[in-house]
Amino acid sequence: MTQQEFVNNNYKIKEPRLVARKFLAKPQHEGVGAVVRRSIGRFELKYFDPFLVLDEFSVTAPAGFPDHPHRGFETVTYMLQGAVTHEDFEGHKGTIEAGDLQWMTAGRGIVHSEMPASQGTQKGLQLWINLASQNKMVEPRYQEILSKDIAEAMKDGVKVRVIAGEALGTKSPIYTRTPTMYLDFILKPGSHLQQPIPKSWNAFVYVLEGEGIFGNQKSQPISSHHILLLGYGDGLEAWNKSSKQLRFILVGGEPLGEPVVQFGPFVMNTQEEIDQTIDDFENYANGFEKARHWRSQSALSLDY
Ligand code: FJE
Ligand code: FE
Repeated sequence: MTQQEFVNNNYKIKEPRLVARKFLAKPQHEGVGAVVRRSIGRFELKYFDPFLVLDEFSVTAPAGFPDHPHRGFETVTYMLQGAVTHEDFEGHKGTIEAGDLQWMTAGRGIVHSEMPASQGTQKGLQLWINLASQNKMVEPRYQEILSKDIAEAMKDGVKVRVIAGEALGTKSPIYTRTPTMYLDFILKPGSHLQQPIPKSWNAFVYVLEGEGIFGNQKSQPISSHHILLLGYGDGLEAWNKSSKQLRFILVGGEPLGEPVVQFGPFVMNTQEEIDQTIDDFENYANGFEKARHWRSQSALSLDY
């Protein structure tokens, strides 16, 4: 498909992508007292190039994700319920609430905390997107978008929030170093979606609410907490044949095709680079300088 056809709202899908693999994301413990449903990044699905982790998280104070580092990838946090406060070693601090988004390029290094900002249970999605070797050591960067500023479009019972990329003729302002699309769809009962996806990209669906039929109209309905890896084709077709609304995210990205060596929150291309990263972190060097004297306010007040 040409860029023009892709931008055009009227692109007709010729080769719908079918569901190649399906997993139910079961709850597991992460951080300190937090619960995540991990779909990508678990044992059976270590990596779905360029995606390293997809967590549907649930945190209630005092649980959270206290002071920890990242290098070599991006984290994308999309709030579904409640609010999370993040603080980093550069003094960057902010709270994202339901519907808000933080797109963080960790690049050469970030040390931060991500903690609940209010009472009750905070829920959201965190996606880790790998960076190409030439981008792994870029300066850290944040792109934060409030819910009211996320572009939305609606057509024939289909509503989309365009977090990254483009859908129904509406474009996101987010800059993605690794070419990525991230769309939050709500389908009313009886509605049908056709969404183009570049053929060479990897793409998946993660169901948040209701039941949907994906890929082939005759396939079985799929419910929340399931991830669907899509096979080859030029787009996604989905149907809501139930009596309740269906909500899911569709995420796609251009595969990097590079070797991945991961050690927890550090993701590089070689073991040598991982050894160097551990060395940098331990010696407060090459991007981790400010970690030497920093502790988050949340860590100080909770005495972690
Ligand atoms: C991390 C364990 C972790 N999923 N979802 C090890 F839990 C984390 C981590 C998160 C995280 C944070 C939020 Cl706000 C949401 C998450 C894992 O912080 F980075 C490592 N290395
Ligand atoms: Fe983090």
